[in-house]
Amino acid sequence: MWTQALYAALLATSICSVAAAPSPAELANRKAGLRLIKTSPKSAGKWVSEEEKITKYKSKGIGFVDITDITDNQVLSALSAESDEGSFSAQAVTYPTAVSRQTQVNALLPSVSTTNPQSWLTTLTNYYNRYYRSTYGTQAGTWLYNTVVSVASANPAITVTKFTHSFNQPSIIAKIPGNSTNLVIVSAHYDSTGGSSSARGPGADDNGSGVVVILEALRVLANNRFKGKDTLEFHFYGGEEGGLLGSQAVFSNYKSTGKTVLAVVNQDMAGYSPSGKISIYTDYVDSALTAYTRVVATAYTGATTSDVCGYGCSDHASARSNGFPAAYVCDEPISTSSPYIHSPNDALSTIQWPTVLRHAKFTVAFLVEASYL
Ligand SMILES: *[C@@H]1O[C@H](CO)[C@@H](O)[C@H](O)[C@H]1NC(C)=O
Ligand SMILES: CC(=O)N[C@H]1CO[C@H](CO)[C@@H](O)[C@@H]1O
Ligand SMILES: [Zn+2]
Repeated sequence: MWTQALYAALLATSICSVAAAPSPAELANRKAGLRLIKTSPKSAGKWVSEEEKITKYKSKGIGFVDITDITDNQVLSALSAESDEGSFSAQAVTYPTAVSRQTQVNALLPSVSTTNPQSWLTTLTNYYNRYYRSTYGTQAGTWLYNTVVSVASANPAITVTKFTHSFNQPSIIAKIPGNSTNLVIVSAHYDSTGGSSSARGPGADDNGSGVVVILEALRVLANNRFKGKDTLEFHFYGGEEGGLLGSQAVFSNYKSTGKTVLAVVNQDMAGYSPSGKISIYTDYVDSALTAYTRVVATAYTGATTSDVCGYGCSDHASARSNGFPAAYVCDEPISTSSPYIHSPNDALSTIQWPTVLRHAKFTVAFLVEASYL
């Protein structure tokens, strides 16, 4: 109730600003191709070039959301709320406090392996980079689409679609229909940068590892013709490094078309973990879904760690700001996480395969358990 009231108050505040016409300065910035980015709830936004987004923010570990094209005032209000300012979820979902599908999950887990992830990640990291505005980024998108189609073909019930964007890299969505159209979503982004638009950016851990983890989960569920009560979707976003562009467009579409989403679990970095434990982040997420995610991770992979990653840290922020419950799963707390990300050194050789296996097993377990929400 408290959160509903807060959301209503935020909406009321935002409505006052609806009518403001763009100022001449804003129009000039847009015309010059600059983009408006927000680096904190309180930031009104700053106009920067595409190159500055990467060189001055992303490569320095500063999270941001590109809000240039966001016109939905509810979303803008949510992006201006502090991490602890309640849930923005439009649906109240009651999540279980224990797992209940052990037999079904345990029958699937032995099929999870790193054989395919090793091959897929080799291909992904061999693109010079996967920068979302480069031809390499486009080529990586084409390869990924074809690979998702091939993996999904084990079950003809699965559909794979390209969600095209204003930039030259689509997001890719695979769907396993359930008995209900309610959605449970796992996600990762496939673009990468190496610190500038033209730098080598293998993006092995960041975040090729998240991509191969959810692709492996799709392979296992497709081969077993898994069908749950809820519909399962696997989202591979483009344009994350540009300020969560792909995921903003996808969740904006889901909001405007009235989709019911019970859970979004985003994984961004799933291949480097000195602690050997899945890390579940607790800021800018839905706390009830986060608690449930921890229940599932603990049941199937053992003890977990926690951390916070700050504003605009990854694509779960887009789900949350559009009113969907979102959680964020990472391979390690930040202080001990891969020192190589956002640089040319984020190489395949730094990937720890037991970590990838742990995340792939978690993903299969989560999807099976959550498909009965
Ligand atoms: C889906 O519906 C079919 C037909 O009614 C039923 O047999 C099956 O158990 C349902 N599956 C789930 C997971 O609810
Ligand atoms: C390059 C990139 O965007 N990487 C993201 C991978 O995940 C970490 C942790 O969420 C983010 O901080 C990075 O921005
Ligand atoms: Zn990332």
